[in-house]
Amino acid sequence: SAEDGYRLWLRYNTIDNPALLQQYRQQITSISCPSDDARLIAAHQELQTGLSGLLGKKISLQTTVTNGTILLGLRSHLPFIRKLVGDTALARLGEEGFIIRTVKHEGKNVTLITANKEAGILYGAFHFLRLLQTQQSIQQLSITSVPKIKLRLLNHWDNLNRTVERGYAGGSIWDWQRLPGYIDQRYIDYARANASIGINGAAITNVNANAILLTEEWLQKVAALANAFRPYNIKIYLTARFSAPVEIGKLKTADPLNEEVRKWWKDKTDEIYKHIPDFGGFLVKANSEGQPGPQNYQRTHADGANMLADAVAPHGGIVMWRAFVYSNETPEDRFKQAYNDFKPLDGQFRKNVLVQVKNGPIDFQPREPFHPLFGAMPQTPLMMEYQLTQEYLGFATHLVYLAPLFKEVLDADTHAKNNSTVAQIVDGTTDGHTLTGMAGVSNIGSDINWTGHPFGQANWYTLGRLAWDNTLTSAQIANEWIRQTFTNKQAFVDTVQQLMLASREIQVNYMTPLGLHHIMGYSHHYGPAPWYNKAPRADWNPVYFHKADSIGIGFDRTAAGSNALAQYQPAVQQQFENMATCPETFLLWFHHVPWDYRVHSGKTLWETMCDKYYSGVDSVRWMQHRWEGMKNYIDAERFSQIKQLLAIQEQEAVWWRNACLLYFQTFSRKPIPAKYEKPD
Ligand code: GCW
Repeated sequence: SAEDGYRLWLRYNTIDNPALLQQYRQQITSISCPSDDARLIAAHQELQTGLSGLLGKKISLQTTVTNGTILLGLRSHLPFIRKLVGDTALARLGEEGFIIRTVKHEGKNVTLITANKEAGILYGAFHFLRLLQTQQSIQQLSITSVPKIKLRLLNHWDNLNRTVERGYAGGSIWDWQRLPGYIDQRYIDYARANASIGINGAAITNVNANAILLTEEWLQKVAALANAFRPYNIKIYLTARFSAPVEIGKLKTADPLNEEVRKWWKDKTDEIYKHIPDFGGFLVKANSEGQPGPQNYQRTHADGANMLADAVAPHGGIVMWRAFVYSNETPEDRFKQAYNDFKPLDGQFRKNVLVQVKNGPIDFQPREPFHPLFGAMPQTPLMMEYQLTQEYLGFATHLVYLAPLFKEVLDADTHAKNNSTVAQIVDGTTDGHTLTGMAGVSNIGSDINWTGHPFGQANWYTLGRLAWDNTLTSAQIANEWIRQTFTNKQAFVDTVQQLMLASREIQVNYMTPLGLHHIMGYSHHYGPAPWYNKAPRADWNPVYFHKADSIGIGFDRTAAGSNALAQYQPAVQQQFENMATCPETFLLWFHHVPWDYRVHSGKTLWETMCDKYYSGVDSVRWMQHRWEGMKNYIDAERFSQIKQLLAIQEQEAVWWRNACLLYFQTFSRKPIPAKYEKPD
């Protein structure tokens, strides 16, 4: 039923393994929680619902401790914890870490979930539930878990009229018209889902949103959402339109160094905190794609960010200032522009500013090299921005598991210093930052199953898990998501995990193999349009990015070309600068390669490109075939949804293959290898 999709990975169906079920039933008899803090209430309520479902019997809250009690509490509630764990170990858990331990307490066998602060217990409760959902042993538990990254956010691109920019799963879930009076159950379920994977913040409005959001009437609505999220340890952040002082403040300027403007933002911020005492701060898109910003007044991004940072600082707030900028005026390779704008500003930002950088230099393509700003601004915390919504990856129609894409970027070595992978830059290890962040542009909408494609849920899930622990592998995350979302049956888990792990490379093959990028349909970004050249600006045209001609294809970003490569450390430049040694996956990102150039395999570029496109289509058929075999493992509704979507994906992979090869063939003037059937 529709419920199957709605419940995400928090299904809590009764354990279908009788022996394990019996064991769990013995090990878990009740819950005890000596506090009525809102977050602890959320924790024990979730445990009650979850455990009662999983164990198929009512597990209730009790004041007495018996064998099998799940005991929640801080050292202030339960003095024995201090002796058991020790103050230093507790302090090391910080604001959100937790400990789960099997202990003897008052002569009884109990499972203790404790932390330094309440939020940690909430996360510990969800972790404990996950152990059961994935059918792990809960005997002799001794788990310590602390998040690697402090700000773990969703960025919603939700407009105030409930459309969602680049949203493919229905409208916005924020029902502004009925807020603040009406709290939809969906808000609570949204918060539960986020808390279960450690997401602790949401910027709920589009980075392009109207300034009216910051007026009193709207702030009341936002405050109601903040109240609903608070028990789940989720803070609200708002997008701040830079020109708001002019648009809603009636000032003549939004110049960040103007005293009136600074006062306006300070007063506005104080007003926000009156409504939302734990307001997180601002997310800003400035001087990007036509949005206003400090450069309109000949000021820098640092001037703009610092003005807002000063306004939120007294309240403990932060500013996330986006580095996604490229100007209308400069003819410079778009790849290079963010670095050129931001790198010189390193050291000029206030302590409570993070610069939020997209994973790659262009724009959320199926594959991009890591953004050259990572490793280039040691004095500035750089926050990672990923895109969960599949703007360039087949919307909510194509099955693409994004963890391998995210991990590929995290694992990349910037060579800025020792220990400077992108993961280590972002989690603060490299430069000793404690203010750290990772955001995912949300793929959530009003569709019953939240994300449109049932597998879109996995990408939301991944963002939370990776932000908590960037050492988790794509396979681990897929494995636990599948078990919770569908079933623990091994044949299903193995097959679907394999399919998920392959899905990203499959998509790269039928869309943008060998380092092609941004050749999607103009403006909407769906489907192939490598021929398109009519956009109002050059760097929105696919032809700008692939540069196919009679000689070859690809964007020369070496010293002979745009020299974007110079923005990376020498060791990274070395990986890419030579056509002969550049990994095939990034070849056309950095080189204009002749059609009959022989790649590593000894085949020509043209033949290799044909191979990739054909294998991409074949692999989608392989996914369809594997999925067909999963029919008897899960509910009919989700089985059929995914089957139908895969059929569309297959048709569109063919569309991509034929459109790209036939178009590029007009330049290569070479035949499609005879081993392939005629384009269908
Ligand atoms: O990916 C591009 C999108 C725009 C988006 C912009 C951004 C919110 O096409 O729709 O605007 O990036 O990240 O600011």
